[in-house]
Amino acid sequence: AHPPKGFGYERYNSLDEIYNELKRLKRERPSLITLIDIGQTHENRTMLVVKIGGGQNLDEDAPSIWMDAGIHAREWIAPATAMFIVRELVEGYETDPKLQAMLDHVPFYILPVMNPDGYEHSRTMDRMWRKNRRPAECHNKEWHTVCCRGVDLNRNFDWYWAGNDAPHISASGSSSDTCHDTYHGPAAFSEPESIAVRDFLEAYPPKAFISLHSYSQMWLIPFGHRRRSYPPDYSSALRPLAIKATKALEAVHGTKYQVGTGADLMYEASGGSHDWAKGALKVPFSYLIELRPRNTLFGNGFLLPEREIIPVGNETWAAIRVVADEVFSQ
Ligand code: ING
Ligand code: ZN
Repeated sequence: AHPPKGFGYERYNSLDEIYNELKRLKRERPSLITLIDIGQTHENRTMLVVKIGGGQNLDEDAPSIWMDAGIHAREWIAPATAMFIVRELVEGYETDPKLQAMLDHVPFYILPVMNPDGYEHSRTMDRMWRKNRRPAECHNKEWHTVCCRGVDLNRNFDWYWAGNDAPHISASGSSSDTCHDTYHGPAAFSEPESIAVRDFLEAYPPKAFISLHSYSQMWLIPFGHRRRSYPPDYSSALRPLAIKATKALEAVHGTKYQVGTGADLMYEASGGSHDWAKGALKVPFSYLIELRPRNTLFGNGFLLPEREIIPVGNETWAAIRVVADEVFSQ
């Protein structure tokens, strides 16, 4: 048997390891870091947000940047990248005066694992699990009853919720079939995980909302629910900043990203959190980032080797810093 290794920035860690690392960072820099319990999952796991910068009081009116990762259980590179950026912010605060000035005025709120139940299920039971772990619901299907667990949290937000039911199309759209990977849930915001994120964001609306996913190397802009559907400032603000950010990303290791809406570049899917953040909450800059790899030529794209965690972290941080600088300069 292998001894427990503890948290490592170059590894895919368990939820406990991630939370222990956040608590360790908090013990080391109590004035820079605040840990906020924003809710509990179906299986009673805590949803932990780490606030970096901005002082220890939560201020509803202060500008801030939100980032979440791991809304989809199997996309392990997303929580790993969120943790890389946590470390980058914490260490950069002491060594980089520009970053310090930014964090003093514009804190980051980072939720490294938005779907803790699904993440642990993917780690221990079913590597390709995507949804949360909502208890099974049963429905009649032809001559038998089927019962399935889990809601796709990125179909559960109230932006054209269930607006494009596609029960028979795989890995896309938004499905009313409880057994489907993109099951949107019985109602908008039916899930404790999406409720917790909504309530927090409504209390502390950020200037930028960033949701980390994998994979495809795409920087997605709202709206994803319909092809050729864009917010009014798509061409004047959202897309130019996305292009600037992905150029900074490419400059690090040469990794190329596509920029556009999920609906235009892939498929239409309603109820996504980045669409809700822009459309309903009116967050100025809202993005969904599909991290490495680009395609599946070398196997299953969700199984990104651990040796890519640090390079992905470095290039993604370069891009997110462009967004942060833009928020800070406004
Ligand atoms: N991709 C996103 C998804 O939730 C997306 C991308 C969102 C595409 C909205 C189109 C519209 O399906 C991942 N990684 O799940
Ligand atoms: Zn995803």
